[in-house]
Parts: sequence; structure tokens; C-alpha cells
Amino acid sequence: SEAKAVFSVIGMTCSACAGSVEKAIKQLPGIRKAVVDVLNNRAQVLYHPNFVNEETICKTIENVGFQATIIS
Ligand code: 9UX
Repeated sequence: SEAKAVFSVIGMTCSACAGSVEKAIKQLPGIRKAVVDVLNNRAQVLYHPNFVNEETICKTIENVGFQATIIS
């Protein structure tokens, strides 16, 4: 089954920032969909929990250079 997670992403200032976060998330295994909203500082991700988890996604966002926390 599929899981949904929402992250707060702090530090994005332009749409290219959001694009780089989306690209990094989508390169992980088990990602179904990733939408990053620079205006609301949010990332919404649909993923397969057998292949990836919230913590890995969170760390991936931080590795791009932004502060990320799991909201739900
Ligand atoms: Mo451009 Mo967004 O360098 O930080 S990607 S402003």
C-alpha cells in the first residue's frame, strides 16, 4: 500500500529550489509522487513504505540544503 507524508521545508526562496528538492526526492527508491510548494514551505510525498521511509525523505531534503521536518 501507499503512504503519504507532508514535510515542512524551510529555506526555499525560488521555484528552482523547489525543483531541486523534488528531483532529489524522486531519485529515492519507492517514491510515487513528490510535490514541493515553495510558497507554503511544504513537500507532499506519496511513497511505498517497504522501500523508503519518512526519515530518509527528510534527510534527503536536508542534504539538498534545506531544513526539513515531518508534519504528518
Ligand atoms: Mo536559485 Mo533558489 O540559486 O535558492 S535555486 S534562489
